[in-house]
Amino acid sequence: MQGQIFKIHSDFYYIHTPDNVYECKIRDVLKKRKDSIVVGDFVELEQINENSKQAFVSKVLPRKTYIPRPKVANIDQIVIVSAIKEPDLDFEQLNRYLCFCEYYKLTPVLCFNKNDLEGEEEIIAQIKKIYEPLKYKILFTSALEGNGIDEFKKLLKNKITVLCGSSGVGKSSLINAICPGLQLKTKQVSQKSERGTHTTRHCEIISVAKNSQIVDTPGFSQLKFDFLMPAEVGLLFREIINIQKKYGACKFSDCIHEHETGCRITEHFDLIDETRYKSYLQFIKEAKEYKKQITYGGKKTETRSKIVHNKEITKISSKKRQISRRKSNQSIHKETTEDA
Ligand SMILES: Nc1nc2c(ncn2[C@@H]2O[C@H](COP(=O)(O)OP(=O)(O)O)[C@@H](O)[C@H]2O)c(=O)[nH]1
Ligand SMILES: [Mg+2]
Ligand SMILES: [Zn+2]
Repeated sequence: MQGQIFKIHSDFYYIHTPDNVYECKIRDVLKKRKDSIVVGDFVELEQINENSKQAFVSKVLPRKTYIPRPKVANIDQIVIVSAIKEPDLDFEQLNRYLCFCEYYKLTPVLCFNKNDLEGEEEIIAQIKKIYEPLKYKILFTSALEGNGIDEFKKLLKNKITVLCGSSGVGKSSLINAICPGLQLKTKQVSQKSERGTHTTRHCEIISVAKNSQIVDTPGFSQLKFDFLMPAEVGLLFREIINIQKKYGACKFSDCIHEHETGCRITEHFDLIDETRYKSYLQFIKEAKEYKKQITYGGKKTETRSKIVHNKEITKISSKKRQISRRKSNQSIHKETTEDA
């Protein structure tokens, strides 16, 4: 029998199967992997007896997607909610969320709420001009007046969705608009206070309509690009990739599209929006900090994990890495001399 974990509470795993809900513990063989079993994981279950609603998790199935902190697997899309006004649209924040989606290979949808508010035609035109050519899906809504709510509802159908966006943009209002009966337990922890603490925040998958589920998490708790090399940031911008597809790669493979000669991006500045490039510069600034830390070993330590093939793995610190590389070179040397 297979099911999906929708909630984890201490040692209990709550799992939906097509017909039932089970309260489960995990088999001893999985205990070592305990930390890596997360909400959203599809698992195999073994019932204790035929009529029992209790079971054991015996196997975790491969993941489609994964985001760490808060850990959640197999989400289908991220809806990035912004308000066109009140609070003012923050393009950098929006681009940050978008780039995180690109990094984690998640499908983003841009939802601009509060479109009942008057006098923001300019902003709406700007949004369309920037994001339509990048082929992001865009939705305009008003949780207050109901515009676009049917479309929003349709968007969530047959999917598990994470809603992210700054506080006050209308995330809760949008959910309440499609599911008035739902008492959102969601205590939206502000990203600022969450960062840097060790609280293992539990998230939960909640049904908001038939076959429509959302995860009650604020999305990404880590929102700085201080875990990437500067040259990797460009890969998160669709227009940068498009320019290179069309006009070829930059002269230098580690080009960060700032002032380098032979840079295709700066040669085709007309193809990248000003606000997007501004965000890009901010993100590479953060990545440069990271590069400095791992190159010269600053006070701050490296992030302790990285994502490889959708799995979070613990990184070896650069110091240890060098030692072990030297060691392995020695052993290779030893082997070859012994062979001879
Ligand atoms: N005018 C207008 N106000 C809205 C709309 N959606 C939400 N609000 C208001 O914006 C405020 C914040 O909404 P809330 O749903 O709590 O935002 P959240 O922090 O993202 O969950 C509340 O006062 C809502 O009444 C909308 O579509 N139009
Ligand atoms: Mg809210
Ligand atoms: Zn370049």
